Amino acid sequence: ARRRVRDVHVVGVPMDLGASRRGVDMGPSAMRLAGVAERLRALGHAVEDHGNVRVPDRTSLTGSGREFLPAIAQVCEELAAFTASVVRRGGTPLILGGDHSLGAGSVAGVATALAERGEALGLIWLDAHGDLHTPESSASGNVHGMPVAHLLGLGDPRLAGLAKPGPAVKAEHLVFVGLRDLDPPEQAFIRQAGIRAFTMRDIDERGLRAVMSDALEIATRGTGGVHVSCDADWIDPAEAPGVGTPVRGGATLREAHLAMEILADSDAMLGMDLVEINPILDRRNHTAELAVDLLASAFGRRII
Ligand code: EXY
Ligand code: MN
Ligand code: MN
Ligand code: MN
Repeated sequence: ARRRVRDVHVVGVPMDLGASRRGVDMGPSAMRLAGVAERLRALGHAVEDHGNVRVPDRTSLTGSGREFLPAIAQVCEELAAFTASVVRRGGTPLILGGDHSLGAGSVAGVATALAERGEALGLIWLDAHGDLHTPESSASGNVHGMPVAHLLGLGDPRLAGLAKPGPAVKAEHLVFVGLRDLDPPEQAFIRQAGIRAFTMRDIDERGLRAVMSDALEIATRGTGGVHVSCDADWIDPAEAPGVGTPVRGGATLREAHLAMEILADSDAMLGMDLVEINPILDRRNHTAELAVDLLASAFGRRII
């Protein structure tokens, strides 16, 4: 297959307000140091790095957990405006996180731009976790465990109302890949709402290729394209130790690359988030370098 030349618009979201463990706010720096823009340019894409979205410093805020939701919603609003404007002019937004609460904004903006052309958005959520909590259902109160529920229109209207007209995504156009750590309210929600979800067991039993083909089929059917939200913790912590919330038993390095290569071949990707890299827990920036390698695969790198 040919490789499409893209206008890639990079933005960093140095935010860790959604997590209890500090450090994922340094993810954008780590991926820039690993050469993200240069790698994508070397593939022939036009790449513009727009710098970082403004994020309030955690020490300037009081409280914790769900009390950060208003500040996170403000960051997400600015991020949604960015991704919407990029998609409107035919570009591809690439968001460097930052904790995964930013997904409530990045995806909302892409959905808004698509809705203006009368199209629905497909969403592939690569994650060990479901991120399906509402502020009410969450035991931790951490907002990075809540973006998907808000994209479906549930939870707090300050996050759920960012897509116009909204909700950002319909359950039928959403698919998870890599799940292995869900809380009981998330399990109940997946069953009750009929959310399509591929766990690590599905990948073990059927292989990554079959799972990813099904995921693409779900996210492209009846949509104008797919946003891919990649939480680095979907990869096994043996390969990606520098993540906010590591869970053993994740995708291998080769499975992760194959997933990205299949996405590139599909030509369906409208935008991408790469989130939850925690340089404090990393070894010599290895996880950020892995993330940049994976981005190269997602943006059409070929071996030959
Ligand atoms: N389900 C747990 C919670 O809500 O606290 C863990 C969430 C971790 C979310 C990470 C980023 O994907
Ligand atoms: Mn630009
Ligand atoms: Mn996540
Ligand atoms: Mn996760």
